[in-house]
Amino acid sequence: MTKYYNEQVETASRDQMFYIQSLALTRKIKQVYDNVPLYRQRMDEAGIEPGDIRSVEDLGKLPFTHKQDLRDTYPYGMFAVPMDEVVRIHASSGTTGRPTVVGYTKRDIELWSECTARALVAAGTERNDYIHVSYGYGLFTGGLGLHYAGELIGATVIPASAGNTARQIQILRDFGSSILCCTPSYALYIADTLRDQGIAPEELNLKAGIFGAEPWTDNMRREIESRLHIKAYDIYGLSEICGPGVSFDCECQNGLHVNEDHFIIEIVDPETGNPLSDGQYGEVVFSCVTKEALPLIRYNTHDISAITRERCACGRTLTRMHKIAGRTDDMIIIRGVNVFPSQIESVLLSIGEVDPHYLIIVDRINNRDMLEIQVEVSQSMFSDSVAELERLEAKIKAAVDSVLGLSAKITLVEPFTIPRSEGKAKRVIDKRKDK
Ligand code: DLL
Repeated sequence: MTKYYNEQVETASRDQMFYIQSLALTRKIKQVYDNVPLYRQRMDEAGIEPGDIRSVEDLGKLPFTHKQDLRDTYPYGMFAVPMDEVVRIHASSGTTGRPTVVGYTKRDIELWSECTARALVAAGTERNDYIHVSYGYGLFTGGLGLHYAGELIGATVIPASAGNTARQIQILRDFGSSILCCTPSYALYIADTLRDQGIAPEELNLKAGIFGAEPWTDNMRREIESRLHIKAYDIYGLSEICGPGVSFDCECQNGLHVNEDHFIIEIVDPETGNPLSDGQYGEVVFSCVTKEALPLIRYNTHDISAITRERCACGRTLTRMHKIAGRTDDMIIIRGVNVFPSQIESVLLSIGEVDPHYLIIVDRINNRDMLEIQVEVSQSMFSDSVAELERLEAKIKAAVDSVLGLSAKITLVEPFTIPRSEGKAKRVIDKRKDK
């Protein structure tokens, strides 16, 4: 197999890419203007007609879109095709209880699979590989995203899904998994469990890992590589754009190549929204120029990165993103699951027995993300029996776990122990940043 999945596109000249993107963009703008009321309204308000967008250079004339727009039009209001053309739905957390719902036509699934297949091939995957997918299967895009890509290149896919580490290790060992796909923190957790079980990395057949869905550093990359004896590749994406496969590492591990024939990337100043030059860090914005069901235009991801358009030593000419440096909103990612403090707050308020004074503490213990929520109880509640407090703790835990889809530790604390703030409340202490 070649080192590219689609050599023509992945090594196109910058001029060719500009032409491919501009052609697709002008068509897409017409489609969204005709089919999505929100775009028509925004463009009308800005005094822009589809004909005003003639090339990528005109992109800046268009308004941005945000997660809030998906929330306001929940669940299907931004879809650009009739529902009978939609063959798949995925979803991720929104800023409130409502998830962000995304849809795909048959063609969208094919395009997405190709994008992710490019990532697999760039990581050296071949037809005779065993792709062990430990991203969650379900509404999360990780599991099925990697799964379809693996099948597309003709490799053998093992849909292990997330959780049950002992079983994962048995499968890794017995089935001969050669490519591991999961979050980087889970890869380290697997490494710890292998060590605890006295299994040496050489006893496995692993050669590479494709890790994403949460931020990770180059130090963590080196740690995973040395502990599992594999090469660790980054993969980036978000459900709103398609899922995993928006951009990907190649063997040079020197920036993530954006699948630019499908997603046009811009970096903008978080304050002004003005485009920034190559090399400058800002918010990552994508425009989907080929997607049919949900072609988001100028979607602000709130992820922070910078880009370079220089040809990579691997031969690819696709624009590269630096590793994600953080986010400009308050979303936190715990074991690959997106969590907003506002979700936790609304659960606490819905319970009614506690005051909305809480602190979210995220830590990484033994390479496993841990979520603790400290909740203040009122004076009268605090003088109740231990059994009563335990009942309340269990009730909060059940509600939080079911809304977030994650297990959280709930700690009830005495009245007035959570610091009050005079400005913006500091709700989150993320201890992972110092590790
Ligand atoms: O996390 C899609 C995905 C699945 C990507 C599997 C890679 C592998 P969402 O749940 O919608 O989609 O979360 C998207 O996760 O805006 C980033 O903040 C973060 N994120 C995803 N990949 C990376 C990465 C999936 N490689 C949000 N590095 C994005 C840093 C990442 N952050």
